[in-house]
Amino acid sequence: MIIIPSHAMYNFNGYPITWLIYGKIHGDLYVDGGHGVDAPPYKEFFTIPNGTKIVWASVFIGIWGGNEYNSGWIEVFLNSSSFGRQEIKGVNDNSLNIFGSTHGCYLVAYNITSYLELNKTIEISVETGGTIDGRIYGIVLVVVFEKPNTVIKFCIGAGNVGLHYLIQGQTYDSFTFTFEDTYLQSDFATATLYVSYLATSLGEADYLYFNDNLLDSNAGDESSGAYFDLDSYNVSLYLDSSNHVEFQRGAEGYIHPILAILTASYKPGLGEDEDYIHYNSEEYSGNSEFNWLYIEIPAIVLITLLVFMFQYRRKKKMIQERA
Ligand SMILES: [Ca+2]
Ligand SMILES: [Ca+2]
Repeated sequence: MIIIPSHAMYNFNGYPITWLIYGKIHGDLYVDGGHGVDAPPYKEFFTIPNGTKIVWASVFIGIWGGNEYNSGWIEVFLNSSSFGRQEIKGVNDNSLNIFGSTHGCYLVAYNITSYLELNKTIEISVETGGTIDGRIYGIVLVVVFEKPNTVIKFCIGAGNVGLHYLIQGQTYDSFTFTFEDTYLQSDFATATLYVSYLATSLGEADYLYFNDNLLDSNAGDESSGAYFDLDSYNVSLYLDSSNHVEFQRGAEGYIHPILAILTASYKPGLGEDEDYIHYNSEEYSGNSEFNWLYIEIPAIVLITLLVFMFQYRRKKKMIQERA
């Protein structure tokens, strides 16, 4: 059931977007979701297109913890069938499919390939509880499916990148993800980039680049609801042999890119060689970077500052009294 190839541990800077699956298939992608911060039970309806076979499907859920120390649980339902309740443990979280970052911004991912059917409308709903805030940013469903008469090349990347302003003398300003595989621009009729973000702000500019071309100077503009974005861009003209997307924080205090998906449709008659799919099953090495200092030092610094301020005021008062 659990898919993201990672040993997840709470990490202030989050988790780099990494590829989950890429390939070339006679088929298509379905990417949909919504709808901005709201309280549970949080429901989203999805209409899966028609085709011949579901290859891969995952659901991505953004949750607000309130802070990184709160704990609680999440329970996801597909048409009211539960996938089971799962604990969220704040800074102590080590679930493989829970990606906690910054001050309690979580991405939770489930591979639901074997539970979906083509040509059906489904409801995915989420319940949360415990001391976490528990509100949901959004739910995104990504489905790779086979169907005749269309051929695509695609790569799906997911993570929870915690771009942030100056904290402990460090900012985290930009993140670049390079898509797997090579593309010959002249083979493709269209190319689409999907991105999704948590904790976005309409009033704070951020920047999105594809192969160094500026696509948007406020991609995280809450266009899919409060603090949530699921956007698509036509990148046909920018498609190159190697392709990368860059997320720049800009003026956002915090912004969390969670998905980067590239899909390109072959021109009629092209891409008729054998299909292939690669699944990422390797353990994720990015976790060696997790940094407890970020989480623990602010409390120590705050207490020290308060003690100093208290002592300073006492001294000042004593001096004033003497004067
Ligand atoms: Ca947007
Ligand atoms: Ca923004």
